Amino acid sequence: MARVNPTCYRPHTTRTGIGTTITSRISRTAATAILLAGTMLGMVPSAMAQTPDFGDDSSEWARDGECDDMRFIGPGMASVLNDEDRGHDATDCRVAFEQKRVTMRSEALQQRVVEARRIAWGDDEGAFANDGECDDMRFEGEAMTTTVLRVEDVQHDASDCRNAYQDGLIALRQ
Ligand SMILES: [Ca+2]
Ligand SMILES: [Ca+2]
Repeated sequence: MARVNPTCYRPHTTRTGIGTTITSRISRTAATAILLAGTMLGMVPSAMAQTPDFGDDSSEWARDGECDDMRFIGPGMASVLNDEDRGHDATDCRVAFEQKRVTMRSEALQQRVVEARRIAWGDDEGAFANDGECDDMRFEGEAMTTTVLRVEDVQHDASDCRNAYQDGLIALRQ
């Protein structure tokens, strides 16, 4: 029997107030100088203030076309994220950020990435793997499939469920 999934899972996008923090720490004169410099370079001051520190390209996953830095979130992200790649996938994340395929992840959702490593996700061998919905009955939440959950899909929908968990869209059932 074919399953029809009427809803599409979309990752949350979040923004943090980096610009506010930066401008509150420097004097008005310095801020004006930076804004003038930005204008001379043809940059929009508000966009400049929101640009994160991308770090360097020392991750083993640097320059593979996916952002592996867990400080970001969005469709341009790799599905498996590791703490040690934080700040070390600059080129991929900068490109994805500029293309608006990633934004900054909130502190709470960064914690979700850390917690996700303690869960046995299994593999993507299930019949409903990689369809954008979590089909593992150990979880509950808005990114779960709306169709019947099956025992045989437990630990066989790893990418869908891990992504949803890291984005705060599902949680383990109590
Ligand atoms: Ca990468
Ligand atoms: Ca799935």
